[in-house]
Amino acid sequence: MPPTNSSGTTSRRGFFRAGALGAGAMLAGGQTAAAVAAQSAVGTLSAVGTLAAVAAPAVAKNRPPNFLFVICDQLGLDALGAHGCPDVSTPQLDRLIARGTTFLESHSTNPVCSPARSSLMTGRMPVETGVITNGRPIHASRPTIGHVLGESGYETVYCGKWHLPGGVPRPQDGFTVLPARGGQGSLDDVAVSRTCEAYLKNRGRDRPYLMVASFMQPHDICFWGNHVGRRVPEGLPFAGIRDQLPELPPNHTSRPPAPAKLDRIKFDRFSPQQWRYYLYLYARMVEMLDADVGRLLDAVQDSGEAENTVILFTSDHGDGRGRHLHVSKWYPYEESVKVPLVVCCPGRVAENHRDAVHLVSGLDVMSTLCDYAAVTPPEGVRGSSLRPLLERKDVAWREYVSSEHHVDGRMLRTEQYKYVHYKHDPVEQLFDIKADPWEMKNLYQDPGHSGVLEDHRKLLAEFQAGLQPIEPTPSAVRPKSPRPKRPAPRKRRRAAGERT
Ligand SMILES: [Ca+2]
Repeated sequence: MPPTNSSGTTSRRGFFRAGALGAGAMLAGGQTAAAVAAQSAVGTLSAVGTLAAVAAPAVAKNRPPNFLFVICDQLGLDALGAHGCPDVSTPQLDRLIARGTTFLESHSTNPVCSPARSSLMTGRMPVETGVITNGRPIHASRPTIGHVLGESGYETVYCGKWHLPGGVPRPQDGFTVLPARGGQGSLDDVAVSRTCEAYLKNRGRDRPYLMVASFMQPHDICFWGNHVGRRVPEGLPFAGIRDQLPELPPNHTSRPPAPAKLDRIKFDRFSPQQWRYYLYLYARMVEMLDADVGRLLDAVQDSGEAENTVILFTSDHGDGRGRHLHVSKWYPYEESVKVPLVVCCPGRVAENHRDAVHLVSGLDVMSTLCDYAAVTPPEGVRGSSLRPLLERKDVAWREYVSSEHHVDGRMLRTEQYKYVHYKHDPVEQLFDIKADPWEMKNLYQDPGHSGVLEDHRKLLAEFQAGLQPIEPTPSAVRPKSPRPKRPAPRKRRRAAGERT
């Protein structure tokens, strides 16, 4: 049992000792990390069908694998060519998907930067990391994947956007920072991919590595709305692309009844033509990301260690993309909360496999990497190892996933339904995702679904009751220093007849 601090939570230092012991005991006792992780899976477990297992490769059987963990920003699950988007060309990400397993029911734990990233780093819900909104650091008692693998002999390096908070991880966050800016994607992502490429070419080979490559794109789309304002389409640049603009989504103007905090968010400054420019530009930003990811895939291939390197690709959240009159993120709607999650490792992970059955989330990254590294996840980690799914083995899996929104909103997703509730708000949402994938018909007041609604209320209450919320740490972002006083402008003399 790992040592706990006075609040009963596992301390980072305590985990490091316990983790090393746990890993040793596990290896000696033959218990798999998957079995350990399965015990902490969220939700009620249910059986799944028999699957053809992937044989473990003969090569590198006794060597811990390397990990390349690629995070991007604001990429929706269905914004990739291989995931059916007709408006984008993503040959590199499509290549990754063809060589690995992609999860089509993958969810962000909280579709906004810092909270989602805190789950990716710790395997816990944002209320359990203290990162309930942007600008908060991960609570000091919650180990990151950098701590866990670093204490297990891995070289842990991080390059690009951090936002937990600040631009890059601090030494106490568990990573050595590879210097490259992580600002605007169109300018800085190439520095991230080049820096990571250089690391892969020049690193020492005596230790396995965990490298996080964190890109900004397609987040740059956030800046576009601010610049366009109410300009008429004819005034937009590149008039010649008009016949290439993507079609608007079928739920573009759909505004089903929603809790007040969600309902009041609406972006109505664009004309239909401007929305289509928005979608066009978003696709181009996804393509910029694609090129940088391709550089990393090539570098792993060239390293000669592709068969012993697990590549995991995901995003912190999606983007509104004109659905429900939304830009940006925060929402429990599919366009915001669904994110790609692709895992690839030739010989270890099923290739060209699309998993449209299992509900997964950013919680599962920590447990998955720990499983492949034969390391026990920290106590309290809420995710499950994806390894059995990646190797197409029989495994009991969770019945639902959950996400947090706007601090006091919660979403719960089961196989067929999505339920949304905001604290103290009488308006709930219930969507039949299978029958209504564009979320246009809210069933919460439909008498025929009252039993389903009640079941989902209970599941959400059950999930919430099992969490271990922690008091958020005050923001570590430096307060803005007061601006030096500027001298008052000289009064302009406008005497009659004076020219200025
Ligand atoms: Ca983000």
